[in-house]
Amino acid sequence: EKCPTPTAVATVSQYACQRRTTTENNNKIFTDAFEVLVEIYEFNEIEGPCLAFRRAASVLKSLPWAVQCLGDTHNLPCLGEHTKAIMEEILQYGRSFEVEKILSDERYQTLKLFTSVFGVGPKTAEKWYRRGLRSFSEILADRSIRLNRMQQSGFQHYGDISRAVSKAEALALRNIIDEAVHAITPDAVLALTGGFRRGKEFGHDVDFIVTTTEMGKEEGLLPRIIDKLTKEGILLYCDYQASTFDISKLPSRRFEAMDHFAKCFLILRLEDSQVGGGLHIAEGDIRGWRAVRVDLVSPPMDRYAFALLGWSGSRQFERDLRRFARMERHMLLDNHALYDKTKKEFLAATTEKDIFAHLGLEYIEPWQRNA
Ligand code: TTP
Ligand code: MN
Ligand code: MN
Ligand code: MN
Repeated sequence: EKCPTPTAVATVSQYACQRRTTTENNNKIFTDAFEVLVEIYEFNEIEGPCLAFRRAASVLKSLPWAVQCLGDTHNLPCLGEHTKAIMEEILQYGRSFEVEKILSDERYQTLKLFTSVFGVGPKTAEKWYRRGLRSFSEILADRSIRLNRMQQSGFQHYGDISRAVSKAEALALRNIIDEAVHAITPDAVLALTGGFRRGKEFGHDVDFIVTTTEMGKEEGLLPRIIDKLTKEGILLYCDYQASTFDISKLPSRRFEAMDHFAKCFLILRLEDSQVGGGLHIAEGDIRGWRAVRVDLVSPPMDRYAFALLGWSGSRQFERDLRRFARMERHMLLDNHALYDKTKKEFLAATTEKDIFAHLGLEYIEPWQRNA
């Protein structure tokens, strides 16, 4: 059967940072399947195929058209034999049997369930699975299991935290944080980052950068915010990590995924009455509030652009920015800095645009970074 290839198809880069990816995904049937494969390879700690399916999903997400036949993909990067075999199954039968087998597998289902708890990673999930545990009630009834504070909160607020956060809820939280930081210091800077900055309608948490225009004054800012939220009675959980950032130690040997800025991983209590839009209250929540996961990161102002770029995601976009910098520019990029290995110097930036320019990349808007 003939399948017309879309005409005038521009070359698609192998790097997500050279593609524009909105939240509109025209190839969800394929990318959903790939994401299951990413998960199982992650659970099995098999890095190569995991990365391959991540890249393949990301390429398909960037397309302004839906793949209709395998011929459509022949100019696309990052699609290997295995990837194409899965796509062929889906094109032919509407589903992938390989993916369906994984989805119906007990170990996959159990690890997926366990890792859906805040504070439970693949290692812990695997350990519990190997002990024969299959459900939350079995975990909670097992006297030999010591849950850490994060996991206790994870189970306590499971229903709320596993429910998506809406944009209206994210904006309500911004108001709460904004009020708190400005009560502490008038020169506070607050930015909504993460998925909501990329224009997503829903997220698993809400991410903010908080700092002060005056350098050094951001020190102690997070503890003061935490103190304020505690007094307001809305802090349900807090994991605060003090800054380990040392500018004199840049560039760090491995430009890292995790940064050294002060940060906190929170669970906050959000009242229905604080959420605009009316829609939420119409749901008729009996309690009148919900728990929400919130991340705050607090870089010094001269690191702001790097932190903003790093925390805006998507994770795949970030991975490819770093890979592009390293492979194509001989530069090192992380959440703190950009280092030119040829010139042996740091490249300064006050905006994200400065960083893209240093990298010789066209500027990609946040809502085009949903790679
Ligand atoms: P997430 O909040 O995990 O993801 P997200 O906001 O893109 O999607 P979701 O709607 O599901 O919440 O992370 C946001 C970005 O922050 C991501 O690009 C990775 C980055 N990040 C760091 O750079 N350092 C960190 O320590 C953490 C926790 C995240
Ligand atoms: Mn997020
Ligand atoms: Mn987050
Ligand atoms: Mn509610």
